[in-house]
Amino acid sequence: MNRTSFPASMIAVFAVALVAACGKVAPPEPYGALPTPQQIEWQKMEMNMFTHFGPNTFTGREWGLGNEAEDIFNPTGLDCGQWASIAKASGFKGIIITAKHHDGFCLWPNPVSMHTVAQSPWKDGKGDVLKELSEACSKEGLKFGVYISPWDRYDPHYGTPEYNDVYVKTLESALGNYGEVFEQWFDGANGEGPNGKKQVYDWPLFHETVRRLQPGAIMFSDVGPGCRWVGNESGVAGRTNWSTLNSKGFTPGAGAPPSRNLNSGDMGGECWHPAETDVSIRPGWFWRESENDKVKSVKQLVGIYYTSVGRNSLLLLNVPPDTTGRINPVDSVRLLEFKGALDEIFKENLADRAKASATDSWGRGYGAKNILDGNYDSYWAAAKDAVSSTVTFDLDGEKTFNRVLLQEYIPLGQRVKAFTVEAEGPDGTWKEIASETTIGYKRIVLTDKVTTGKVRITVKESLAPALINGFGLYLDKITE
Ligand code: FUL
Repeated sequence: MNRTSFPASMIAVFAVALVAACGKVAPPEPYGALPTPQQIEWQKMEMNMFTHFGPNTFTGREWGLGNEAEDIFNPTGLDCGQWASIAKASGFKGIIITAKHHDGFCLWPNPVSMHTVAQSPWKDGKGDVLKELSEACSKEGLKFGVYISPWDRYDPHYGTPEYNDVYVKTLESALGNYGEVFEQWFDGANGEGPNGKKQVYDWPLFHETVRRLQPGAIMFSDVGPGCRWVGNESGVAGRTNWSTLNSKGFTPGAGAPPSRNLNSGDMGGECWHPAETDVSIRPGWFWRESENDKVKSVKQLVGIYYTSVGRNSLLLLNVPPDTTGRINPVDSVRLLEFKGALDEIFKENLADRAKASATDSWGRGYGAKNILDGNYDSYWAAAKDAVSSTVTFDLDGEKTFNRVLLQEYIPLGQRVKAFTVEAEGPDGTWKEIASETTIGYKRIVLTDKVTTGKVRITVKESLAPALINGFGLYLDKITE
């Protein structure tokens, strides 16, 4: 092709690209500890389903003793396809299963254990729950994760250095044979008591094993390295919630940081360990007939959504299958109602057509209009030396709302330390409707019902120039 034959349209495209490239200033520098690309993708999942299933489903215990006969595990109609389709329809992006709980029973034929599905009567010992679930997840486009309890009440090696090798082989078997695993759950519980067995876990070896077999997997524990426990099992992340934590010198379990720190993270902490909020739809983690009438209400579940996803955390909601091996209708109906409620609340962003303007910005390409463009990677950046910056949203008419959603562009670090939300009154004066601390990946602020034509956000304190990439106003008529 000679120069004269180069299409004029292509030249125009290059010219526009050149001007755009020259006009945009260099992006803000990253600040502090940063998420990996996998942690960012994980955070965007927002809601995953947890399934506690195993001998406890049949005995009614929360913590099995480890001496349960394998005969006890015999679901009459196990249907992982049902779990996956319910999870999908309810808005979950992945499922994490208790492949091995504290009783040591393995839901797959683990070659280093004699306490598994292979020794059970289920499918004449030829069944494999991990195989069925991983296949059901991939069919539904869901991610698949495993909980493999380090504490083991069955394995005779527990309390000796040999147990670490057994545990590594167990990880290898569960992580190496079922396709991609997005999350490995290292539970921190240990009920041995002061006179019980003491296991010195080889954490570096465990981590290296997971990385070798599943390089993209997020590792959960009290102290990461992929994500951290939120410090309680009631579904409540800290109102202040940093994704950063000073975790060096701590270990999962007894050596973990205080729950207070796990709940709120540490401002400017050295590691990126975002919080995961695990909570059960029932009082217990395992299914029990006696709790069929104690499944959380839609209002409770929406409340949990606000205190987890709405507080810069992932929600891991446990929905335990019953003795048939299916999710009980009480739970599945409730889940679908929960999804219906979220759809109803978030169906319309009342700020969608707003015009955004800011007191300052980082420069060309980082203006306030980026906040509402629906593109995750474009954001408003405050000016380099801004002390306090305000973004005003002109709503294109009066709107009534009671939920304010904000998102910080976390790939460059979590920054905002304090912010306010104000609404313009009929006389043109501004009234503060919320004063909060952190934002992080997603923050949903609950306010009284407000009717106004203009809303403004002021970043009062930030560790580095604030970067905001999402804003929404919603009317929740369900939990108001
Ligand atoms: C805890 C365990 O002891 C519970 O049984 C449950 O698995 C919960 C998610 O984690 O530490």
